[in-house]
Amino acid sequence: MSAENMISRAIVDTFSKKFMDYLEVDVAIVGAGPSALVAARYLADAGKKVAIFERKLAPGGGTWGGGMLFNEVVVQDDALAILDDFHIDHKPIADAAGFHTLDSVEMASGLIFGAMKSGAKMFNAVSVEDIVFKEGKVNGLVILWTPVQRLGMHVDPLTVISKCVLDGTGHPSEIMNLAVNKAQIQLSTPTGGILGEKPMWVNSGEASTVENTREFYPGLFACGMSANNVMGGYRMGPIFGGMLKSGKKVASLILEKLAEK
Ligand code: 48F
Repeated sequence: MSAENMISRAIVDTFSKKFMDYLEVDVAIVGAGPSALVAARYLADAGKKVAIFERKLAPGGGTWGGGMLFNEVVVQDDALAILDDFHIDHKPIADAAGFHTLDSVEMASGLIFGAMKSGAKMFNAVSVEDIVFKEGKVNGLVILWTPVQRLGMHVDPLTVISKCVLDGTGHPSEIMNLAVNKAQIQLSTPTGGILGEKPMWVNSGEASTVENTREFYPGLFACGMSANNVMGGYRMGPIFGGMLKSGKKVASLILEKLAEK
């Protein structure tokens, strides 16, 4: 066999096996931002089968660019243990007790590496365009290659079946919007719908991101800015303790849910 063909066959064969193996999972995660990557890591560490579907070529969501492209971010004391689990470095801010800076590129790459090393599988350049919703239950995701979607090609998608779905799509809460608008689900929010993100208030947003992380419909969870948008929390900018803690919290909620089944 020519080297050219060997390379092509190896890639197609390995990818096909990986994809086939992950068409049915315990947890299907939409979006590979910081909160979802933390969730993926702890779920995979607990032995769960986890697939992450990320629209962009590079996972990491809003972590890479720091604040206004200054590639540093801030975290609080109570999120350091999560960074330490991922072996991501941080240093205290001299005149702000309890706060630390870290390199946003190290954070993005460290979270991706940690989630994958724990066994979560990443499917990048894949957009989730719908949910599988049967007999009142969320059963999985409808997926399509992002370039196909962006070019507007008339191509049918494929599906992934899962016991739980996690919306980690950030500010737009894309999966929760699909659930409300297409499946006509009533979420466990004060209105049954999506309350919508409020403007910047750092301390409030950081606390509410963690508080708002929950199961919004049986088997349908949200973390990070998605959860905060669903519940009408304030935004917080380039401070990431709330995102990391939200990911850890949702992993433990999903583990409890899976233990019930
Ligand atoms: O927004 P994002 O980084 O998620 P997050 O974990 O973190 C928010 C922070 O980055 C920042 C912030 C903190 O101060 O406010 O914004 O809540 O990442 C969301 C990821 O989901 C992908 C998107 O490309 C991004 O990488 N995504 C969104 N919709 C879809 C999707 C979709 N329909 N299918 C696949 N991926």
